[in-house]
Amino acid sequence: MTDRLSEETRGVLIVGAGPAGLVLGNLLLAAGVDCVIVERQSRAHVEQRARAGFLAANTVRILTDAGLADGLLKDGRQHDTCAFRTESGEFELAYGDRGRGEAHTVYPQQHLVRDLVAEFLARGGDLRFGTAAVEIAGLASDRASVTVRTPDGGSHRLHGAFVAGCDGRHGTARATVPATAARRHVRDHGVSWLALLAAAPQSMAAVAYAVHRDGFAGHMARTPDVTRYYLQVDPGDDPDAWTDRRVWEALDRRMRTDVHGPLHRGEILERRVLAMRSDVLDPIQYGRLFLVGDAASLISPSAAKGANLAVMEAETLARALAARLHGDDERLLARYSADCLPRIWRAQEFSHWMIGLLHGPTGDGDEAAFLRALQHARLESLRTSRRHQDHFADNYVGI
Ligand code: RFL
Repeated sequence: MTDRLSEETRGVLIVGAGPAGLVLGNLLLAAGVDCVIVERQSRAHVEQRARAGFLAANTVRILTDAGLADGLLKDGRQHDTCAFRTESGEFELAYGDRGRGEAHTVYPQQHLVRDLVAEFLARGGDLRFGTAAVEIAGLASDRASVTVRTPDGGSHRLHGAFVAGCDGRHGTARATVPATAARRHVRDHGVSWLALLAAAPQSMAAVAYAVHRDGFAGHMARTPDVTRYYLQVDPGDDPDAWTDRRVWEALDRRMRTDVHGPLHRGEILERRVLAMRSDVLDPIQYGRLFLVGDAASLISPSAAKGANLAVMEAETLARALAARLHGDDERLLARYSADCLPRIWRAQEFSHWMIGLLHGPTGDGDEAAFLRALQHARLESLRTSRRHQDHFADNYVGI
């Protein structure tokens, strides 16, 4: 039996309800632009998916201006210091006092997503969970379409003036852009992290980056009861091979807890291996399809930029779509990609630099010793040079 295809016409078709799609949807609703969001997963799934936590000042400004920041202003915590631990000791960098003097707001991504979903629905938005985009077509016409698989297993086709591809790195939107229409800039940084969430309060006030011969280790606050830890592991490592005991031993050794004091331990709620990869599409628009967030560019989590780029792009696209649909002004939309890509590359450059700062070579050969000496010199520059600290601060919190 073949499915009967139902059809419907809407304004902007948004694929994906992560930070990118939800910020875009809320901004379009506020601008009076008709839109619909389709999301493959359930509401419970997206509201529990723990990922980012460090929101840049620009992100907080965009969300505050749009009336979307009540939760993060109430429960988010200001964060303005990071610490580097090396063989020679620990130094703290109070980045909130350097450069432009901006701080992060620590607020878990799943809480932000929960707030954005609630706000979108409260404002009368149309958000369909359990609804996966399977085909995006008609991008050269003024009647683009997204065909979706509905929760009951049926097929439905949405038509609209524009499609916003906010469906992440493995989504349908990115796969729709033909290889001949955009250049993909891909880099595997050759480094993997075991990303951990522990049911334990943070062990120190600062984000801590530990540079160790065994590999990098990181400590980042999330909520009063949950802390994110990272451990550099061999690419392709099985996360389950990292037992609780092995994890805490490695964290203790690399964070040098014998010198700096113990870590609060707790149940490990999540462990997954992340390969540090970058993947930037250029341009990030194709006909009537506009890519936003991870669908447009994947960035390593080394400098916590991904969700912040997603929000910046969503704001840029919302303004461009409103100008086009309300005022028939095509200019902002035509240069959406050109406006976003320099900021995407700035973030990529800083994240790439952070990867070099945090990961030294293993082994004892001449080349490894040379590269470790360079890494040490880089950290020393950051410890001692106020100019370097200003530059770091602007890039670390800026987007
Ligand atoms: P998302 O969040 O992946 O959302 C995409 C949504 O699209 C849905 N989807 C579909 N829906 C309909 N049809 C389809 N065919 C679909 N295919 C997919 C998915 O179910 C999903 O709901 O992308 P978005 O919105 O672009 O947001 C990007 C951010 O999630 C990402 O960049 C950050 O999480 C990266 N990141 C961090 N970013 C920061 O700014 N600060 C941080 O501190 C930070 N820490 C992190 C991170 C990412 C991590 N992981 C897991 C990769 C820490 C980690 C561990």
